[in-house]
Formats: sequence, C-alpha cells, structure tokens
Amino acid sequence: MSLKTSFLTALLSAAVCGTAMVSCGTDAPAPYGVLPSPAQVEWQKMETNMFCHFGPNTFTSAEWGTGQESADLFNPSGMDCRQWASIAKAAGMKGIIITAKHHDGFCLWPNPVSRHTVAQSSWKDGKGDVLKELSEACREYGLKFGVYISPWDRNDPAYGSDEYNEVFRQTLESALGNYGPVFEQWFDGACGEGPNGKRQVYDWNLYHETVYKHQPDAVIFSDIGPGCRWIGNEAGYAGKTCWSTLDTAGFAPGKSPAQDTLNCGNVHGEAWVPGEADVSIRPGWFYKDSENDKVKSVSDLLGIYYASVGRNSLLLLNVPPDKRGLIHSIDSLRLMEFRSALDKIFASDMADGAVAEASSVRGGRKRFSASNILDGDYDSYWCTDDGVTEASVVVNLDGVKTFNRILLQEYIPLGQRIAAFSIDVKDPEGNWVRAAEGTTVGYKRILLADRLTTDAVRINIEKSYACPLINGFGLYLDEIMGETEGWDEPDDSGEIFAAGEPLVLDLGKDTQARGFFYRPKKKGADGCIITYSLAVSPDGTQWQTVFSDKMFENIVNNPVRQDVSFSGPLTFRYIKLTPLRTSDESTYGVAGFGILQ
Ligand code: FUL
Repeated sequence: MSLKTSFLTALLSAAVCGTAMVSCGTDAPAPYGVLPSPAQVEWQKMETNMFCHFGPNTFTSAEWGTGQESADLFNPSGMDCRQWASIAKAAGMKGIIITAKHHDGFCLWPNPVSRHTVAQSSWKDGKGDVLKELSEACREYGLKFGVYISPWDRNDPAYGSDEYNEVFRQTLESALGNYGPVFEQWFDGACGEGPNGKRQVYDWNLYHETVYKHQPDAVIFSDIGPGCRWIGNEAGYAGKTCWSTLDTAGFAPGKSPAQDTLNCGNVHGEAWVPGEADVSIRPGWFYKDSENDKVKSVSDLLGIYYASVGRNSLLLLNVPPDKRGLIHSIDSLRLMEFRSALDKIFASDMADGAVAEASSVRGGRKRFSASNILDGDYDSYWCTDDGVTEASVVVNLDGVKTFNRILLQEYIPLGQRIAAFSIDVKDPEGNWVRAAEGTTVGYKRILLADRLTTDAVRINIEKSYACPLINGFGLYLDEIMGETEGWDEPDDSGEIFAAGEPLVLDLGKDTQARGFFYRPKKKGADGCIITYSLAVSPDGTQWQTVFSDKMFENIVNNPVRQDVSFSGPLTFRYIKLTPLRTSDESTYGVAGFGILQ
C-alpha cells in the first residue's frame, strides 16, 4: 500500500469511527492488565533451563548442609563446566543456573566477605572458581548464565543480625558484578536459623536493588518474584489453569501465598510474575550415588514438560554434577533421550500447510488474520475487534492428519486474556466433535488428547477478558508417552497417623540393616515428619536409640522417599520412628517405612 493510500484509509476510518479508532478495531489492540517486561518475555521464550545443584552436599549426600562442613570437603576430582554446558546445549536448554551458595553458606567462588568458600578449600590450591569456569563455558556454548544464592546461611556468623544484610549485599555484588550477564537470580525462600540460632529479617529491597544495579535485565526468582515465581511444588508441574499474574501485596519470599495459588496464579493479579517449575531429574537436588537407579524416565520427563512448558511455565530441570564435577553419564544419556523424544514429537506439525479462517478478524485486516497463528512469527497474531471475546478459528488441514497434542500460544506482550477455550475436530460426516478443553493459554499451552484423526480443527475461544490474541498453533503426534491423558498430579495414597504417634515395624526376626527409609504421602498431604528420633530393639521392649533428633531435610517442599544410612550395619527385629516435629500439627502421612539392606 502506498503512503498516500494508507493515509486515505486512515482518514476514512477516522471519519467512520470518529475519534475512537482503536475500539473500531483497525489498530493494534490496547494492552490488557499488567504486562511482562521485555526481559520477562525473553525469559519465557527460553522454555527449558538446566539447574545445577553442586557444593559440599555433593560430597556428603546431604540435601541441606549444616554449614559446619570443612571447606576441604569440596574437592571435585575433574570438574569440567564445559561438559555441563555441552550437555545442556545438546539437550536444548537455553541457560544454566548454578547453586553459587546453598543454605550451608559455602560459596563456589572466592567471595571476599565469606570465610567459607572455594578459596579456603584445597581444591585447585584455593585458586578455583566455579562461577568463572561456568560463566565462560556458558558463553562458549551460547547459553545464558544464572545464579542461585541462598539468603539462608547456616555458616555465616552474622546471620540473624542487621550486619548480615550488608554481608549478603556484598555477596550479591561479588557474584553478580564479576562474571558477565546473569539472566536469572534465584532467591530461595527457605529461611531457617543461622549458626547462632537466630533467624534473619531479610532486607529484600536492598537485595533487589543490588541485583538490578549489576544486572538490570535479570529476572529475579522467589516464591513471589518479582521476576518469576515458584510454581508451588518441586515436582515440576504448573496448574492446568496458570495465570502469569499474581497478587503479591502482603507476601514475601518465604511468606508466600498458598501453594495452590502459586501453582495457578491469580486472575487479574496485580503483578506479572510468571511461573517457573523447578524439579530434579533425580529424587534429591544434590548428586548421590544411591540415586543412580532413580533418574527420571523419558516418560516422566515428557509428562513434566507438558505440565510445565505446556502450562505456561518455564521448566528448570536440575541435573546435579557428581563428585568428579561432571554430569553422570546416566543423567546425560537420559537428557539426550528426552531431547530426541521432544524432537521426534515436535518435528512434524500436522498443521503445516493448513489454512486458517476466523469467525471474526480485527477490522477485517490482514494484519490480524487467522493465518498469523500458523506463520511461525512470534510477533504476528490473530485478533478480534475490541469487545469480541468469543470467537473461533477453523484450521483446515492439508489432508487427513492424526495427532494427540494441541499447542496454542497467546501473545503475552499485550497481556494474558484467555480464560476458557475448547478444541473441536471435524468427523467424517462433517460434524464438529469436542476433542479437548482448557482454561488459560498464556505463553504456551499444550493440551493432551487421545489420538485424533481429522482434516479440520476448530479453536473456540469461549472466555477472554479482552479480545483474544493467538500467535501460535500446532498439532503433534506423541507416540512415546502414549495415548493417556499423560502425567497428572501425583496420587496421594498412604496412611494417616496422629502427629505424636510412633511408627513401629516388626521385621519378624533379627535382621541386619544399613539404614531405613520413610516416604511421606506424595504431595506431602496430611503432613510429613520433619524431625524425628529413631530406635531399634531385639524384642520390642528394650530400645536402643540410633538418632535422638534428626531432620529429613527439605521434605516439606520435596516430599520424596527419604533414605537414611546408619553409621554402620545394625541387627534388630523392631524399628521405631518417632516424629518430633511434623509439618501438620495434628497428623502426618506415611506411604512407606522400611529398612535398607
Ligand atoms: C529449596 C531448597 O531448600 C532445596 O534445597 C533446593 O535448593 C530447592 C531448589 O529449593 O527451597
């Protein structure tokens, strides 16, 4: 169109619509509600990142170190961050986030304000620096680099006083100011006591200012953002309804909204705080030899992918390096299998070559036509006139196709709007048959369906808070995970006990054991044991205490089976686990209790 004609068209529209050109539907729709920042949009497009839990716990098999570990414990025999980066890259990850400082306080870089760092260890004669090696490896492999820095510190003597806030500010300065761009700063919400038995009042404003001073584009993770939010579980799944908006007033990291709220977000929430689903490829966050046979299967990982990336969240998949400082071959092989499964599923889009037609197009203009949902261009979208919040698009396929995954994308730079939609397919008689339904779409939504064979699909937008904007659509066939509804929330089978009631197991005869296990109900429902005492007995009357007050670390957020080793083998007939503190005041759940042989 020449300049002259477009000027004429504009004049004509103005004449017809008066001053209300936008509501007339000829221009781009106005943004709706709170919006993501450009950095948040770029972050969301990363889709999958790798988490690396690495530190003293790698060498002690703990999940939460006490902070009293000797720095010399940290001594990877052949650390190679280029190996981590090459594996992450080959797995299709876009970035790596490293636990620069976990709750034990040990810093993987020579932090000048701490006496508990790689510089105090004998690793590389105190000259090693994991952040330097990893940030360089990420640059080499074209990956973004991010850091997890735990505010909770079980080592720092100042923890629990105002002075610690200054120590932590300087810690952030040194980690964020010296290793190039950091795309995400991960603040853990866990807050416990320091070595002096005190709890810290965190100065979040100071921490945030410090992050932005060095890394203005960093997305800050915490339970409640501000950049992105914890999804409410450590199992890697977002809610089927998942708003990127959240009401944050009155909350703080560690003092967050209910886990279900984090899982689903708040419709019309006051801030844009999209979900990030963090999960480990193994039961625990840190590497343990004993978990080499418990690495998640490809099916599990696909289920997690659909329940995170496919539900408007980012997937942060933890792949913890081992004692050598390398990703174990079991994990890297699994990641490659996962990648090739994703490639196989998403390589052919059954909507390729299709023609889309909408019931309504904004201003009747090509710029907003239904074909935009198929063109692969992120910034072009189908859109209706203002006020039209129910509409449909018929996608006529290039022949009869079979698929069981339906992908939709909403153009989030202008806000998240869609609250209900459905998908119909045309049967051989030409009737529309309901195939799938959903609520929110957001950045990306993948619906799982049984195998569908058809030559036409209809997308029905049933409820939207403003005119809907769809910029992506695809149809895929997953023959790997099968025809099921797929991965869903874990089931909650198990038994419920009163909080103080001990669990006693009679093995029937004297038995030798090297440890015991306790498994809470899957989502930690009905509470779980946090601290306990454990005793064993030959006859059920004379008890020998094995542990008088011990903790299942991180069990509340990650309610997986807990394996605990004795210091040496013990022989007994009865074993008694007595809860001292439970996450629910009145009950706790048990899905398993037994011995390790
Ligand atoms: C939790 C921590 O307590 C765990 O140890 C782990 O780092 C996980 C990612 O976050 O809150």
